[in-house]
Amino acid sequence: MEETRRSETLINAVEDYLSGLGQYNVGPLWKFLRQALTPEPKSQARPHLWRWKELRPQLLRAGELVSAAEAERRVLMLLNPGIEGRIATTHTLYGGLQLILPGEVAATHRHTPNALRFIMEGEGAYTVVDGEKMTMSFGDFVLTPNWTWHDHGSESSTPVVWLDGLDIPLATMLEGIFFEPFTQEAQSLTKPLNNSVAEYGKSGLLPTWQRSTASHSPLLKYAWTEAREAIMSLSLAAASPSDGAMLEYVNPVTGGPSLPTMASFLQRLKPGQKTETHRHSVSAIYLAVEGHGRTIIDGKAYEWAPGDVFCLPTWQWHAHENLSASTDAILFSFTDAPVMKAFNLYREQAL
Ligand code: 1HN
Repeated sequence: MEETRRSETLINAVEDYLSGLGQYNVGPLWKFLRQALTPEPKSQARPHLWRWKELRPQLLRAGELVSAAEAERRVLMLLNPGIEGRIATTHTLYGGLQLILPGEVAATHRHTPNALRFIMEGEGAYTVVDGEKMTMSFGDFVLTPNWTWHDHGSESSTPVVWLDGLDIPLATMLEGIFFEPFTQEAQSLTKPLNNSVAEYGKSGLLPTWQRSTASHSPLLKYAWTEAREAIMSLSLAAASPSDGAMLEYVNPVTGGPSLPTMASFLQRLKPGQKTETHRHSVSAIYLAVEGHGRTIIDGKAYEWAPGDVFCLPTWQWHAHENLSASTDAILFSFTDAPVMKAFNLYREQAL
């Protein structure tokens, strides 16, 4: 009797103590240790697939309703259904579909988040990065590194659409966002057209009088004609069991990722190929470029066709499958791998 009374008194004392702690802005770690230190990453993000067939008409409708000048960037953001109140496609990465119509200009600005583009439709658009104009056609992969001035325009007679990839959720979480508009709509061109391709775009051949030491690739555009030829000429015999034949868009000077925070890839699955299930502590955004297949993420199938975009939250089991018996499938993707590797947070596991 005496014993129970004493323990009840203690329980009440502990409760009073805990409920009074808030006023000092402290909390008892012993109540939160297991919640803070999960055995493995648990992503708030959910896998999701955005269909080109559904989004293209929505994007063209935006083109009728809002001008690029008004919008500054006419983009439909790909918002993760598991993440509320934040601009995020995975917890670190952002993807969006951008439309530019004939004759339009998207004004010059710069910001600390890094950006990449993969052209999904059209040709005859361009991006200017720090005075260098780059033409953009289907399949081209273009970089807009951290704090570079950039504007877009279109000299095409048809709509041009691309996938934007940015590290905005990461930069926001790190409270490292800076932004500045340029004084004029367009910046002046100070370099030859596609200059970085001329200087750094020939595999294995680098200029002797300069060797960029920036944290991003000095090559700002990777042309589709060359990337496709490279992925198609690979022998699939020795390709990775979990990724198929996969190429990274690297910084030609260092061999490292093209941007300090994001790594980008092209991968090819042969007809009928099914990759082995694996998971890694990186999140990714994928774009189906060619072919028809599906990706199983945590047991659920996401079937894709060209133009579809899907996201893979971190540490979720996944495998890709080419559903065609006669044609190859090609996926473009970008991930936060450089960040995870830099801080020793990268792990990979086969099922
Ligand atoms: C941005 O600057 C672009 O330059 C695209 O095309 C998408 C999303 C959020 C913030 C800035 C662009 C963006 C963005």
